[in-house]
Amino acid sequence: MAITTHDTETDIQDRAILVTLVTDKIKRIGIDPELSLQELVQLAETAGVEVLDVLRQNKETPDSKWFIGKGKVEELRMAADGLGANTAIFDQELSGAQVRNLEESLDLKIIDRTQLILDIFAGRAKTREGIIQVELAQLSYLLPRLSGQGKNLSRLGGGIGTRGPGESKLETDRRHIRGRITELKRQLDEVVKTRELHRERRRKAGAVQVALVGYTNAGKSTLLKQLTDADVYIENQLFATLDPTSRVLQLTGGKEVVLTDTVGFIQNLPHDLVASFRATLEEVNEANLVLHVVDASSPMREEQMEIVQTILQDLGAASKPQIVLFNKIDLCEPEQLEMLPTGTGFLKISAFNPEDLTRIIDIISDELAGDTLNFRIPGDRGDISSLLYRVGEVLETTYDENDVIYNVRLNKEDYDKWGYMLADFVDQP
Ligand SMILES: Nc1nc2c(ncn2[C@@H]2O[C@H](COP(=O)(O)OP(=O)(O)OP(=O)(O)O)[C@@H](O)[C@H]2O)c(=O)[nH]1
Ligand SMILES: [Mg+2]
Repeated sequence: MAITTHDTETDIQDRAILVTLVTDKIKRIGIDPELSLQELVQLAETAGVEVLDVLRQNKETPDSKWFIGKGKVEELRMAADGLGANTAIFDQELSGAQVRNLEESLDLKIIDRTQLILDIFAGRAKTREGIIQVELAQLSYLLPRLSGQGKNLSRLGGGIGTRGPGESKLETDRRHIRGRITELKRQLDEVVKTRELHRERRRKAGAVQVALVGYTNAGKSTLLKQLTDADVYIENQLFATLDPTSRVLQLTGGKEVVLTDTVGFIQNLPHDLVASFRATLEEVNEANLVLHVVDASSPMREEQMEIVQTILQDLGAASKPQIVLFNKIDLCEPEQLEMLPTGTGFLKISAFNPEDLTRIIDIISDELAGDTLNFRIPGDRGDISSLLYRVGEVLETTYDENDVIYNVRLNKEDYDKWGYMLADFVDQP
C-alpha cells in the first residue's frame, strides 16, 4: 500500500494515528488523559483528518530523542504501515528535534496538539485581524523549532492540508521569519488601534456590553443566533468561531445591550495563540457582564469550567459579574442534571428552548438593572453629585435643606467600583 509523505500534495486526505504519552507529571496535574484524547480526536476531525487508530504509552518521562519510547516508535511504524496512515498526531507538545527524528525515521508527517490547533485556526481566520494573529502565532511556534535545521526547513510546520504558514515562507531562513514576525506585529498594532477606536466609540455611546464566553463547542454562537437572529457560523466542531461578532439584544423593558460572541477556549490553548489573540480576547474585558456558556452534557464539564475561569483570570476578567449558563440540558442524563450547581448566577438551559431564551433575557435584565438607592449629598459636594450622574441613572431628585437626595439606579459592578466614595452618602431609610 502507498504511504504518502509530508512532501505529498495536500489534496490527499490526512490519515492519522493519534499518540498520547501519559507521564508521571501528567498523572499528577493534568486533565484525564483519556478525555484529552477524545478531544484530540475531535480536533483532528475538525481539521478534516481521518483518525485511524490511537496509541497510548505510560512512561515516567518523555524520551528526549523520540518523545515516546523506541519500542513504541516501532509499534507506530507498524500501525502506520498496516493502516496506510500518512500522519501521526501527538496529544502533547513535541520539541523540534523530536519532530525531526520521528519524521525522518517513520516517513510520516508529525504534528502535535498545538500545531493542530494552530492549523484549525488558520483554516478559520477570515478577517484581516484573525489572519495576522494566526500567522503570527504559527511563526512564533515555528521559530524556536527551527534551530539546527540547516537549509531543509520545509519538513517542519507543513501542518494539516495547505493551511500551514506555506512552503515558500518555510524555505526562507530564520532571519526572514523574524522579519516577518516584526512586520506582522506592526500590522497587528495598527489593527489593535482601530479596534481600540471602536471600543472607545462604544464606550462613549454608553453601550452596555455582554460577552458570551466558554469552552469551544459549548453553544455560544447558537445562543447569539437564537437571542438576536444573528447570522453566525455554528458547527458541531471545535473553534467554529474565531472573530468576535456583536449584535444588539433587547432586554425586558426595551433597554438595549450589545451581545458579543467570542472565540472558544480549550485546555492547553497554545501560548503563542493566546499572546497573538490578546486583542481579540480582550473584548471580554470590555464587558459589563459575562455569560459563561457551559456544555452541561460534556463529561469534561467541570474541567472545562475551570479552564475557562483560568483564562478569564489571565485576561483580567475573572472578577466581572458572571452568569453561568448550563447549556444543552436536553442532552443531559438525569444524574448529570442533578449534579449541576443551582442558585443565583446559574441557569440551566437549552439554546433551542424558547422559554429558556426568555429566562436568559430576564436574568440579564435583572443583573444589569441594579438596585435603586437613595443618596443624601450636602450642597458643597458637587463632586459626588456629578459622580452619581456619571455612574448611575438618577431617577429622582429632592431637596432637604442644604442636602440633595438622589434616587439612583446603580448596578452592582459600578457600586463595587465606586462604593468607597459613595458609601458614606447612602441615605438609610
Ligand atoms: N442538543 C443541543 N445542541 C446544542 C445546544 N446548543 C448548541 N448546540 C449544538 O452545539 C454545537 C456547537 O454550537 P456552537 O454554537 O457552534 O458552539 P460555540 O460555543 O459557538 O463553539 P465555538 O465557536 O467552536 O467555540 C452545534 O452543533 C449546536 O447545534 C443545545 O442547547 N442543545
Ligand atoms: Mg462559536
